[in-house]
Amino acid sequence: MKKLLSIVMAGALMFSMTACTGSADSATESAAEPAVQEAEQTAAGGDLVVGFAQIGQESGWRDAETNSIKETATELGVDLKFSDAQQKQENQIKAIRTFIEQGVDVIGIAPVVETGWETVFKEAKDAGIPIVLVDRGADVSDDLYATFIGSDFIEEGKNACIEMARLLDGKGDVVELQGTVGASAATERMEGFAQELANHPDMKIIASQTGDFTRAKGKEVMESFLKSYTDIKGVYAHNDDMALGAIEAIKDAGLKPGEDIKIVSVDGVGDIFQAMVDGEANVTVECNPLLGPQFFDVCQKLKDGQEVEKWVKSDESVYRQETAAEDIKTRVY
Ligand code: GZL
Repeated sequence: MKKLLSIVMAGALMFSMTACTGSADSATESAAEPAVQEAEQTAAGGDLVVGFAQIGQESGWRDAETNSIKETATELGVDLKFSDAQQKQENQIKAIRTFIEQGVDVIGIAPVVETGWETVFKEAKDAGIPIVLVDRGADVSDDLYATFIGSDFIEEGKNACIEMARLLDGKGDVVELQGTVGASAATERMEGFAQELANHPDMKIIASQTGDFTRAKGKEVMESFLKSYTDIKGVYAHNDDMALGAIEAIKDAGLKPGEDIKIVSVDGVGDIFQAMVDGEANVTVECNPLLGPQFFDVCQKLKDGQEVEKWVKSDESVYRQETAAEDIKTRVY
């Protein structure tokens, strides 16, 4: 009997991976026979109702993460309720309250900043709805969230500094484009770079300012740096989008990005690989945005009452200009 059930479950899973249609926000029921539909619901998370409070659309990385979450929800037949906060914390807080009213099974959130979540996370806890932090941390006690799915930003910052020291032969003035003020990805990438910088006494950060993780602001801040400093040797950007803005500013100033000024950033989006192929950027430290599968795996485990680890850590690499022409063929975001 068990063997028969596992065959049905396997078939249902295959069927559900192909049969579910409709947008993630209103995954339609498959037209499967009741028996298979029953098995499919259990195997593929079809009975899962999840709310996700996304930050916004500030970067190519963010869009890739949103696509991963929506596409995975559709494949699994999860009823996904998705909100875009346009980078405003108050909108994320409103979204969480709406999800609580809707009685979702799990709430996922990419907190735009680390602070200000205790009250609304406590409301979710009192309603018996677990919170999953995705790609950014929140400064709350451990009992207010189930797990953090995301990268080691300190490690990313350290790797960026190691690469910058290699490119500058350990000496020269560097400017830093910070991400959103108060975001864990920004504070920890800054911290990681600074920790490693202590090993390179002849290299220093002469200016550091937020570009809010966007291309436009990254360009604006780099323009001001170029007006203030004449001997910038490197740019460390907390994400690729700000680095791409800085590249535009450097070219507008008549200098060669990737040569006169070395460019090191974080994320690994497609456009930075193209910039490296064009010789205009030097290194990107990968930060994986394709978190949909891990996110819904954790959501199903939480719904089923299973234990989940407190940090589901992303595996990541460092990519350099020298191999970008080959690497770009393998990139999916
Ligand atoms: C990292 C994520 C950051 C990206 C940026 O996990 O929070 O936010 O590095 C994005 O591109 O805006």
